[in-house]
Order: sequence, then structure tokens, then C-alpha cells
Amino acid sequence: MTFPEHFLWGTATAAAQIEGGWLDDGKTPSIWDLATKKQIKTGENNHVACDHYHRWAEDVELMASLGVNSYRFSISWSRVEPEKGRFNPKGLAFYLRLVRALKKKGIEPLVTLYHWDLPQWAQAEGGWKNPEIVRLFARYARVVVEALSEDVRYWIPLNEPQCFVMIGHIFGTHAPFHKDVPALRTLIRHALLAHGEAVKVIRKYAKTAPVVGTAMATCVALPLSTKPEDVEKAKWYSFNYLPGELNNSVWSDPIYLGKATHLMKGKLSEADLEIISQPLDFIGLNVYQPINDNIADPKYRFPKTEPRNVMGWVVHPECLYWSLRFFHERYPGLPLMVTENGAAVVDTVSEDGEIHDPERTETIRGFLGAVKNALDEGIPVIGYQVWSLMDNFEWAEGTRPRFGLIYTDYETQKRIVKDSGRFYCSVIETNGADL
Ligand code: IFM
Repeated sequence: MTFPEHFLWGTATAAAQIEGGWLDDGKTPSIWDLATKKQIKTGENNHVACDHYHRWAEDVELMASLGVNSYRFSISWSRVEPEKGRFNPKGLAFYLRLVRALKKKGIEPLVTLYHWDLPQWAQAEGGWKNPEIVRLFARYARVVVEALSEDVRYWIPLNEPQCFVMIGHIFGTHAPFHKDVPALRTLIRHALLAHGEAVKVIRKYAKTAPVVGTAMATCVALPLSTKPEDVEKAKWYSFNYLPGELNNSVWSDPIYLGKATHLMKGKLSEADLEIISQPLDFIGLNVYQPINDNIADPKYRFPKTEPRNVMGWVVHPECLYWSLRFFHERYPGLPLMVTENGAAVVDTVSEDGEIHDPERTETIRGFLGAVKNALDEGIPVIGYQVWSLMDNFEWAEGTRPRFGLIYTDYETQKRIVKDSGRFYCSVIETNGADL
């Protein structure tokens, strides 16, 4: 099977990583805006980032030049609600301009309501530990949905809740930089409830029929071989073994099956599960690497010589095929979207002024081959969003790892389409036929 007609070929970004304009037009700080030099490995901040808040029109033109037909981005909560209960028309107007410009170019907006940048005012009241966050998030979601849903159909409440809970509150290396292990189950419960309440709000207030899904941090185990028993074993590890971010069933079973598993048993009531398991239209997977290195059985671990990227991740494009397959088998009946996938490289500008990034091109080619294999087996994949449209602020890593199809010169804010961007454009032109 080739890629289906209307396949959503796109790229993804997040407000705190690209927008800049951190205090413009009434915005107040998010928890990421207040990260200190010591908390970011490069000593940078995200106050300007890619200056997308001012350069959005140029960025939409660049997207159009790549030929994408979708664009996943997030809304900055503190731009829309700078103070508790006070909503900011200028903040909403920014996103309305953006979605209208995208639509004019034939680019479908895919909106994430929360991509880790909690308003500082909400953090000051306890943030994700405070049960009130669920109501606050639903109220904010309603305002955004009412403002944008004439133009926006695709909605994703939370990006990778695994990461903002685990890395932000347990490991302490992402904002709000807490290490609070005893709060873990409470944090997961609040994030799951916020997801469910937001889905209800979207269904109730959207002005055009909404398409609602997830964007979950997804790491599965690569099977040792394609023998059925090895595949089953890898699938078992993928849903029952709990590495750092606690993938996958802890988060996904409550959402897609309405069941609590592992540490969430006894923490989620029947009433909670009813809220959390709202019907969805797609399963969104953010996939970068397999979990093999975390599995106790040494047979699964990668040799020390296995190449790793600048993030320290083993690059194994097959992990995308196995993610799609294992998720489809465990949660059948829903289409899947690759809501993020890509390659981190430390790119440099060559003498000819271009960015030659064969490593990224080959990695993405491999990942797209994995999507094609899944489609060939009848797994319903509806879209693929490259992380990222352009190089951006990679959280605690600063701007050193570059994920973009477009190079960002942070001094001049000049953008340069990389070779990988041209490659992606050529794939889209043929709807993946040449892969
Ligand atoms: O940059 C992040 C993004 O914000 C969430 N998913 C993973 C990306 C690469 O680390």
C-alpha cells in the first residue's frame, strides 16, 4: 500500500520552543521562561528562541515551500490566560492569524493545547500537583476551542504527559525542576483527568466537527527477531516493563481502554476512568528511540558501539514500525498518527551557505520506511509530523541539538532550508511513492 490519499504530511513545533516574545502583548511568564542559566545546559533561555511570534508569516511561507499539508503547534497558555481567569484577546488573535494563514496555504492546523509551558501563576498555586489544575485546564481549553475551532479541526490536549510529569517533577531536570517522587501518582492522575476533561470540552464547544487525539511519548522494545515468540516478548516488555518515563500502559490503558494498570491501580477511581477514557479519533505517537537499553535482560541491550545521536539516543528507525504495530494491536480500532519523529544533529552551515545533513535525511528516510511497512500491513496511519519544522530551544539542552528541517541562525534569525527539508519536500511531492 502506498501512503493514503490525504495523508497528513507535516512538521511539529511547540510554543515555548519557537515563539519567543515571552512578555509581548500581555503574555506573562511560563515555568520555562523562568528557567535559570544553571538549569539549561548551555546557559541560554527561550525568551527569543526562533522569534516565531514576530516571524510567523515568514515561517508559514517556508512551510508552504516544503509542501506540507499539516502543521502541529502548541498554544502558550500564559499568552492566552496571563493571569488566572483573565483571558488575553491579543494572545488569541495571534493564534487566529496563524491558523488563518495556514488554512490559506492549504495547511491543516493540528493544535496542541499544552506542551509543557505551564503559566507561572498556575505553578505558584501548586501546578500539576494541585487538583484545581484539571478545572483550570478545562476552562483554558474552552476559551481556545471557542476562539479557534471555526478553523481548527484537529486537537491534542496534552503533549507527552509522561515527560512533564517524570522529567519535570521526578527527575527534576525540566521545569518546574522538582524531585518529588511521593507525588508521582497524584501528578499522573491530574494529567490524565486534564486530558479527559479537555476532550469533553473540545467535543462540546468545537464549532466544526473535531478530530481529537493524543501525542504520547512512546518507546517500545525492539524484538530480538521476527519469530512470533520474540515479537510477543518485546510487546510484553513494551507494555509491562516500566522504564524511566513509565511507558506505555500506565498512561495509555486508562485513556484507550478505561483501565488502570501497574502503579495507577487503586489510584484511579471508576469515575476518574470514565472521564479519562473519552472516545478519541486517533492515537498520536511521538517516537524517537526504543527502550531496549533499559531492559534488564542483557540480550536486549545495544552494544556500547551502537551509534547515538547528540541527545544520547540510539537511532533505530524500526522502532517506529514496532511502535505503530504494538499500539495498534493493543488498542485496535483507532487510526494512528506519528505526532512527532525526527533526528537531532549538531548541524553547521557549509562554505556554500547550505546545511548538508545526510544523517538526518537518512534517519527520516528510515523512519518513513517504517511507516510505509506499517501501512503495507494494514495499520491505519493517517499522518506523520517531523520534529521539527525548524531548529529550536530544546528545553534543558538549550539550542545545541538541532532537530529542524530548517536551520535557525539564532544571531540573525535567518532560516535556511536544509537538505533534509528538500528531501522531505520531494517525498511529499510523490506522496511517499519513492520511499
Ligand atoms: O523537543 C522535544 C519536544 O518538545 C517533545 N518531544 C521530543 C522533542 C525532542 O526532544
